[in-house]
This record gives sequence, C-alpha cells and structure tokens, in this order.
Amino acid sequence: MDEKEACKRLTVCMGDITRLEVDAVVNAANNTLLGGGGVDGAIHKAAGPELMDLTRRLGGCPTGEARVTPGFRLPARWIIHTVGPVWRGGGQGEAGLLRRTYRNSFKLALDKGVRTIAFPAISTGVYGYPKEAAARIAVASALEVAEAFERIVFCTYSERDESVYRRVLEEFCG
Ligand code: AR6
Repeated sequence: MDEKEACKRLTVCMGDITRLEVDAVVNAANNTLLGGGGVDGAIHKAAGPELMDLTRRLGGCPTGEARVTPGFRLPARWIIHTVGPVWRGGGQGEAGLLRRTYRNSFKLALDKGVRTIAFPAISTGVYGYPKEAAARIAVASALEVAEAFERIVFCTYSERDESVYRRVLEEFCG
C-alpha cells in the first residue's frame, strides 16, 4: 500500500475515548493494570468493575508490552492495555519503549481481528512524554500497519493535543 492510501486510514478526533464505536480502544495503563487516573481511570469507570476483576488476574504488564481484555460495558469489543514509559529526559530508551507500546498493541489487535482501533496519546499525560515527539512515534507506527486496518483513530483530549496530531499528520502525509 502506498503512503497516500495508508494516510487515508488515519484519523484524529477529540473527545472521550470510552465513547468511541471502534473494535478496540487502547488504554494507557500502568505496570499493575489495576487502574489509575487519566484515560485509565476513565476506561475502568466506563467498562465497569468486571474489568478490574479480570485485570487483577493478569499479573501486571511490563513497560512496552500490551494485554487484551474484553471491553465489557464499552461500545468497543476489546480493550488493549499497554504501558508507556515514564519520560526521564529521553536518554533512558523512552522512544523505543513508546514505539513498542504501539507495535505490541497493533499485534494484539490483529490477533483479535480488529479492523478499527483508537489510541489515546500514550505516556503524554501523567508520564510526561513530550507531546509532539510522542505523536510522531504514534503516526509512524500506525503508517507501518495501516494496510491491515480500516481505521486507526488518534483520540485526543484537548484542542491543543488535537492540533499537535494534525500537524504531525500533515508532516508525514502532506
Ligand atoms: N479519552 C481520551 N484521552 C484521555 C482521556 C479520555 N477519557 N482522559 C485522559 N486522556 P494519561 P499516561 C488523555 O495520564 O501519561 C494513569 O494513572 C490525556 O489528556 O492518562 O500514559 C495510569 O494508571 C493524555 O493526553 O496516561 C498510569 O499510572 C493521554 O490521555 C499513568 O496514568 C494520556 O494521559 C499513565 O500515564
């Protein structure tokens, strides 16, 4: 697939990821998989307590890896929980780890036959990853696999973040 076709499958939206009607939403979780604040808290709240009953049994998730659960009360059929790196200045392998969160999430999505998937801006909230650099990794990773998906959504939660993604998409896709 040429880059132009791949680009057409990438979209940016702004709003609550828990409301999206996609096959899978990705959660920016922590190593315990036991919930937290930010998008993780919102996903647990919207999915309902059955989610925690299940994630408790998963035994956590190393940074860069991903785990999949049902979406329970979400419109999405699946939740892919991944753990992004905490930003420590950029010299601690953060970029590689963030790339792995996207690649491993896509891999699990493909295993489940997912065609439409939405990502929050992993690591860019509490974990402090610079937004533009993170968006470049998100978009580059999505372009690598876009052929296998119908739609890859970057779900932002502020106008500022939305414009960061739009700018980065413009950079990659023109
Ligand atoms: N829908 C879409 N995006 C959201 C939503 C939402 N409902 N809520 C927040 N965001 P963060 P991290 C955006 O902090 O940096 C948790 O406590 C938010 O504006 O949720 O990977 C976990 O348990 C930001 O752009 O995730 C971990 O301990 C993005 O989601 C830790 O935070 C990610 O921000 C993970 O930190």
